[in-house]
Amino acid sequence: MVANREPYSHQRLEDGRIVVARPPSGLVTGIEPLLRECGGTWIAAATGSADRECSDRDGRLRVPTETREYTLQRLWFDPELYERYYSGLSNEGLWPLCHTAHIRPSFRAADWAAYQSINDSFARAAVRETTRNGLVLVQDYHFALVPRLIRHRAPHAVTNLFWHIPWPNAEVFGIFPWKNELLEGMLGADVVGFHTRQYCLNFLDSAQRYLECRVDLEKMSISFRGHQTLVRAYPISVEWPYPSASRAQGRELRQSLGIPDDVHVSVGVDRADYTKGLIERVAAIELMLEQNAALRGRYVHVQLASPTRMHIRKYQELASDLEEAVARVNERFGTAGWAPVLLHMRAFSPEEVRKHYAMADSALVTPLHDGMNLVAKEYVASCSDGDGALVLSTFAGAAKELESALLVNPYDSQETAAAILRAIRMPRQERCARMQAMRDQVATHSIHDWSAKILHDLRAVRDQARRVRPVQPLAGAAVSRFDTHESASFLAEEAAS
Ligand code: ADQ
Repeated sequence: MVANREPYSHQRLEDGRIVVARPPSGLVTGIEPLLRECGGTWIAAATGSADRECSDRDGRLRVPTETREYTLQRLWFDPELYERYYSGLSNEGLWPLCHTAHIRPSFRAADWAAYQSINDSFARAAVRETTRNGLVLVQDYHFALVPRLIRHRAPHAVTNLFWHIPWPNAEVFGIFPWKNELLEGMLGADVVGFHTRQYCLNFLDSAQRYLECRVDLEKMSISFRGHQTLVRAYPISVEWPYPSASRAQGRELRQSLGIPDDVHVSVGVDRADYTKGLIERVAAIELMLEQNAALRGRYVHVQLASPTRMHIRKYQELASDLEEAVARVNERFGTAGWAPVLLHMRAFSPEEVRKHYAMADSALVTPLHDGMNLVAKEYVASCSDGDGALVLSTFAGAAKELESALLVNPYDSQETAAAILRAIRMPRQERCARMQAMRDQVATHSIHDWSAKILHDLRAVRDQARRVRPVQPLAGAAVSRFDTHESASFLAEEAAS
């Protein structure tokens, strides 16, 4: 598994103690269960101040600490190179390019060079790890070039690239200065996955428009320089059954925040990212309170927002704009004993997040654009008593599956305000019927289905390749790396090259 963010980092505190930190990331939440189930190696960039002393000489360790289910391979990079690759090309270039959130992407040649270099390092690490029948799972827009680099060095490895964010339409993608190289890199994969069929269609259209390739819309495949890539929708999801907190734990949290039982609580759980529509959400709450004086003192929105990518100016601006917007609403409508919006700008543990879901009467998930959005599904999965309302942006991939949510255009504050009000006033019967429909959807499309479908398709590709090109015997050291729970199709000499 190649995925930039490490699932566990070791941080040294000021008092000298070392703690294990978990990142608040949808990608990590989504893919960790797969590694825990299947084992294997997660290759990631080291970020913790005590990461080195908590790994072996080669940067490896078994995680999670208690159960040691899979290997984490940490890689260290020159900080400037990493910054250009991560903050620069990935997060100031590809992130705004793919999310149509009207933030101008920045493209710098030095960032692109860093992106190429770091993709190369990850590809080399992946090739070192790959057993001869290996399946390589590459995660996200940080690694578009990795599949082709792996194919070049280990042609028999079967590779999946999963793109966790939207794929824009071909015109929008067309402004990316290195679009052909990016597409060529991705088409080294055997299977490219997106959350929705629309992103798949946008990708097929982009390939057709910018490369000399053959696109088969019926098979959803692209043939380029003699290699076929399947393009598939795999909507990511959450664990089911979900380890929800109980309503009693929710009530305890409510009491600790001093919120009376008869106050309607909505919750928001987001990285503080401009694509999540946080400023727009606060504006909609403000409008609703302006138009519905009766709700003053009877409604509270609790917003968890974890600071993210704070090296980038847009993110610093967002954090201060959000604090300002919340202060404005609280000043305008708050009273001595009541603030309508409680903003907690920090990362919480998954257990704390789940207590917030259990405390809430409704959830507000209103991104301007989002590949999927796992918070929507986490909230639905958390409502194990079948009660709760979800206000959801139509521009989140999750809206394609959670059709019984109150769907809104987050750019339209009046529509969003009306939906929040509707969630507050909705009769219990309707709320439960809508929630049941959403729970049925998540229950039958969990994270296990997501990973099972990807693995199924990769194995089918591998089996097909073996029919066409029979397995060759392995020599020497490579035999000891043979992976017994997968069958063979990988040439050791090529892997070593
Ligand atoms: P993200 O943009 O990170 O993921 P999302 O899918 O909403 O977004 O997941 C966020 C995760 O972080 C959730 O598990 C949530 O509980 C957690 N989280 C958010 N804020 C937190 C906080 N303050 N404290 C603690 N935990 C917090 C990317 C894409 C998404 C896609 C996922 C998975 O942008 O569209 O759904 O990958 O593919």
